Amino acid sequence: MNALLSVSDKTGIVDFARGLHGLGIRLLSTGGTAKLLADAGLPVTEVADVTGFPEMLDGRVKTLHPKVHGGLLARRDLPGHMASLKAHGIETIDLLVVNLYPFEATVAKPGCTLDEAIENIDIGGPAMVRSAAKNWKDVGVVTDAAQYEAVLGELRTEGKLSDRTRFALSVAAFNRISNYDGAISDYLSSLQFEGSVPGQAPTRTPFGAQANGRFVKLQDLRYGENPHQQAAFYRDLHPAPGSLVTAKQLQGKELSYNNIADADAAWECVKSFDTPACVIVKHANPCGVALGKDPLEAYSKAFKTDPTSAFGGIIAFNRPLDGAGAQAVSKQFVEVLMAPGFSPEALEVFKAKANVRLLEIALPPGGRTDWDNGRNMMDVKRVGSGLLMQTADNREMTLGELKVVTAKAPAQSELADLLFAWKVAKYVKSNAIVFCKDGMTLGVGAGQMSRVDSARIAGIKAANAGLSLQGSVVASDAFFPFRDGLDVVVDAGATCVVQPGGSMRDDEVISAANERGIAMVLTGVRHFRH
Ligand code: 93A
Repeated sequence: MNALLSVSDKTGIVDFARGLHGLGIRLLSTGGTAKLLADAGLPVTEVADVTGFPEMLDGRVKTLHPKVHGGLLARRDLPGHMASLKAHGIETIDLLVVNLYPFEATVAKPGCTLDEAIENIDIGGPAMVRSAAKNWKDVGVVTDAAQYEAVLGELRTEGKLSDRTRFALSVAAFNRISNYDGAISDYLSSLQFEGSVPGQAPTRTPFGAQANGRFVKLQDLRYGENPHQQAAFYRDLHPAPGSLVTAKQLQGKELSYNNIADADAAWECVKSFDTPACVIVKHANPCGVALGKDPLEAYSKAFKTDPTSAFGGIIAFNRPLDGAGAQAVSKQFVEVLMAPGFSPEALEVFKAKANVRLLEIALPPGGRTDWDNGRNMMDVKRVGSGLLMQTADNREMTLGELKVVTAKAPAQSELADLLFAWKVAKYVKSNAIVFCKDGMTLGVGAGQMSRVDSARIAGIKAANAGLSLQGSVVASDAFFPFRDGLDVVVDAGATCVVQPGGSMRDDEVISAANERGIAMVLTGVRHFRH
């Protein structure tokens, strides 16, 4: 039996090759891989000695030869194929181990030039992988170091790979090639060739010609948004650190489609705060958000916003959850609980509640870029047989950017709440109206078709929860088209409003704010979320 090994990422290859050699399998290999194996004391035949051709053109042509592809592609069940091999002195290759030039990692590096990217497009590797994967009935194809152990294990116990294993390896191989080609296609078609300077990183748009190759399946889900829908969960090829897909489930039932969607909303919102915070999400909207000196205080305040809706909610913390916080949360029915960590006491509390899904998820490292802050770069939405893509809404606001437009300016004590309310409103479905005070939401109006209705609902919800809106601040995710919405929030007790501005009737709305004696600030930024 012949195995051909040709890998860029050489992690684990020596041990794997040693295992193959121990089973009497002959090792064939390309330059760098062959050297590594030979240095480890393994007998290895260079592919160049098999083909009778040296590796040439700086390695661009190494394995592109009938002696390689004939050995991979020949059907062992067809006498004609086997006769051809014999006639041309070609031996079968029964196991192929390849991982490709690191194209994705290369273009992900800041400053990568077009030439570097091009040199990292693997040609011979994918060609061999395709040959082997097409001929899966006779050839095993290994494209990921994570497969080494299982493949070696089966070869040791069974003496050969089963049909099922070879087929699974073939599927994985075609998936890998598809992702690889998708990444190349995306990268190349995102370049703005005009205006690019040779030798320098080319100008790029975030949008390539294809959206495939961006996503890798994580798991199939029991069902989709509804039980009659099928669903699966995919992650970005290169997920941002601290994003939902990096979470580790510590206990509880399998995550459902809706759990994942809501957990993402809760996590994105909670990690936008620097100080300890808690976010409770129901049906994709925050129904309670609060800051506190610790998770317990943040949770207690967030829960007070809307105890009715919090039932069966998704709860996220941006600080490790301790025993006291866990005790408090455990008193309510919670579907998913997320935090950057859980103390042993907190884990103990939930041992008795085996159904609660605990997700441990590291906060992003933080830094200058959206990526460092764990923010996805791209939003995707399916429309009919199409796809809408946009850069993610990662715009943050500082106090200095707020423009006071009323005679009355916000009181010093209202400034922190203004920013807090504005942050929360970004995560509430439009039309969003959010009443806040003292680092806590008091009433959230979400997803209405008119802004005035969202304002009314936010007030009703605060009243239902027994919360006073006197002296509260209000955030509106988009401008007030008329003064009616403003009148509703002022009637309810708000003394300060933050909104983007930009309406045809800004003058009317600002006059109304002056007439009612409240402060209004404009952000100049809108946060629609549909
Ligand atoms: O430059 S290539 O596209 N031309 C080839 O003929 C070829 N054959 C294998 N790249 C080729 N490979 C790749 O070389 C493999 O996919 C693997 O990533 C790498 C291993 O090279 P080495 O063993 O010299 O480190």
